Amino acid sequence: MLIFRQLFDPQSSTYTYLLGDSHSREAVLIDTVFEQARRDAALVGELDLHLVCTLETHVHADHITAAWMLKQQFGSRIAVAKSSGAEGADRYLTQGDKVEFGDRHLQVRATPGHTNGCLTYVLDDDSMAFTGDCLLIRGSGRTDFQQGDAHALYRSVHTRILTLPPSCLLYPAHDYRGLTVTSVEEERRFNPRLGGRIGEADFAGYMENLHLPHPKQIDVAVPANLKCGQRDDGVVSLTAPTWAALTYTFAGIWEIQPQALEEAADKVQLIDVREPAEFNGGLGHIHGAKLIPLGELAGRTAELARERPVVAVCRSGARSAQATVILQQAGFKDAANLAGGMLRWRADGHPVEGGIS
Ligand SMILES: N[C@@H](CCC(=O)N[C@@H](CS)C(=O)NCC(=O)O)C(=O)O
Ligand SMILES: [Fe+2]
Repeated sequence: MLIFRQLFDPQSSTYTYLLGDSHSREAVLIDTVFEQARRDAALVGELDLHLVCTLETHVHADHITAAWMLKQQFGSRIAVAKSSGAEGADRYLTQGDKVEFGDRHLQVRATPGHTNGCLTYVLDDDSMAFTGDCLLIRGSGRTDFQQGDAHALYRSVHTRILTLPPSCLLYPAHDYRGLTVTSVEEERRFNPRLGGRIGEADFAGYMENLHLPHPKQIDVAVPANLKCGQRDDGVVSLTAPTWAALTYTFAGIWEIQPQALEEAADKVQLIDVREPAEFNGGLGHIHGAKLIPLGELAGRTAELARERPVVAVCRSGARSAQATVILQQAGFKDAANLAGGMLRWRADGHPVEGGIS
């Protein structure tokens, strides 16, 4: 079975796609965003996938790819178009190549026009295609920089995308209105720049008159992406907490495992956000935990030292996850959730005060 997720970066309106093979657990990511690497890594980990490759549809002008950073973390190979001019990739793709992940694969189609190194990736059964900035939903990529060429883009769309089966779903690299997916049939009929009986010259005339401002990040994004996301400013990773070994979840929560909490116990303020009856009840509580029921937390943050990390605990880890959100909103930089709460803490054999053993 195919595992498929569409992810969004609100800053650049970029879609990142995760495709995995449920049998082998091998997966690829298409068009990652540097600032979203932690999110993507969390999802890959939670779905128990092995990231074999990151793919680019093109050298992006509006954000830096996370390909290089993810390679450092996962050992994933970096694949880009040969015609992109990018250096430092592990694989240089051309028309007709196959990118395999487990039993599945993507077929590479060269679709130049937005840039001369643009690729479209078509899933093995032609059920979906990832069109980058060549074909957007009811739109197209711009053609006014990075070797853009409206004539080439028109031909790419008509010969290599709209020739796919009508039901083939098309997933673009961006959407600026919140639209998520389209199909070959829809774009053939309704694309206002390229559909119906619109000819190549009509399209070129349309594109000459777009008058869009250049992407804000173009001057930093293009040089970094020409090195597959290795940045000139020396930033090699996203900043992460160092006070304990924490895990970031796809839900957006920093978690600490019971063992790591034991090791960091003298550094942290531990708050138990259950109700008093639970704190003094059968599960007991952790030595040194301060009782602040979740409903009171927002009003009692003055009782906590802002410069010291705070770990929140509850019965199962749900209310304490919300406690970390409340703490962050109150300006606490280092807040983490005890993964699995008192239930996991006890199951893992860590000591409790009170309670029934
Ligand atoms: N405002 C955006 C720029 C968006 C932009 O120019 N996007 C390119 C793709 S890299 C495009 O082709 N846009 C087509 C359109 O907006 O119609 C930014 O500053 O990043
Ligand atoms: Fe682009």
